[in-house]
Amino acid sequence: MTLAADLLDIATRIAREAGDLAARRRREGVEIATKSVAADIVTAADREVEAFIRAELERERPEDGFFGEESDAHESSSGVTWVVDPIDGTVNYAYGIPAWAVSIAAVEGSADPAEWTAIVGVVYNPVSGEMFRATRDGGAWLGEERLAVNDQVGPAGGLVATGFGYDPATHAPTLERLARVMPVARDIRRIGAASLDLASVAAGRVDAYYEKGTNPWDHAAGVLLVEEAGGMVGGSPGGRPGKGMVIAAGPGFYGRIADALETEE
Ligand code: LIP
Repeated sequence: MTLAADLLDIATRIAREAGDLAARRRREGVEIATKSVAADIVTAADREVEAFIRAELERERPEDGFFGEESDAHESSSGVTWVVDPIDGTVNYAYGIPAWAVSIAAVEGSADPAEWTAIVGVVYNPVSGEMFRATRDGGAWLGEERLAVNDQVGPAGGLVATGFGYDPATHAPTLERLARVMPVARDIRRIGAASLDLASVAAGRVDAYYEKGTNPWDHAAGVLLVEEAGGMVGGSPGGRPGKGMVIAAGPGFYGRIADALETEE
C-alpha cells in the first residue's frame, strides 16, 4: 500500500469516528466558550474531538506532526504533518444547523502552510454522512463517485460560496469585496464552513468559493479536493491559498472571480 493510501485509510477512519463523537455531543447539548472575539466561539466538543483525533493519530503514526485549531502544534519527525479542524463550522454546530464537518489533511515537505504539499484530504459531514476524500494525483471522491468541478458557467454568472470573519472590524471590507464579486455571480451561498464550501466546489455544487481570513485547518483538506477535482486554487494575487485569501473555482470561471477580487488593491 502506498503512503498516501495508508494515510487516507487512517484519515477516513478517524474522521468518521470523530464526526460521530461530535454528533453525539451535539445531541447531548453544547457548552460554548469564547475565543478571540465575541462571535469566535469554541465548544467543549471542539476540544474533545480534537483530542480524540490527536490521540488516534499519535497511536497510528507517532512520528508525524500535528497542526490543529484547538491545541498546540507538534513538529513532525516523519515528514508528514496532520492539519486538523475537529469541527469546521463551529457556529453552525452550536446553533444546530446541519452544515459542519471534520476536516483532516496530511501534508508533507514543510509544516509551514505557505510551503507544505497536501497529499491526503478528507472532509466528513456527519449529518449527511458524506465523506469527501482525495489523494494527490489520485482524484477526489464522494463514495464511489469521482468528483469534478463545474466548468460551465453561463451568462448569468457563477454560484459563489463565501464566508465572513468573526471580527466585526473585517465586515466592511468583506461587504465591499462581495459587492465587487456580485457582477460575476448569479447568487451567493454562505454555508458557514470553509471545508464544506471547498467540497461543494469539488463536487460542482457551487461554481466558486472565496474567503479572506480562514485558517490552514479550515482549508488544507478542501483545497486538495478542488485540485483533484480539476479545479484551480489560489490566494492573494498570484499566491497560494492562505489567510490573505482562498479562491477556488473551475478553470473556466477562476479568472473572472480572481479578477473581481484583485481589484481591491
Ligand atoms: C469557520 C470557517 C468559515 C468562516 C468562519 C470560521 P470554524 O471555521 O469554516 O468559512 O467563515 O468565520 O472561520 O471557526 O468554524 O472552524
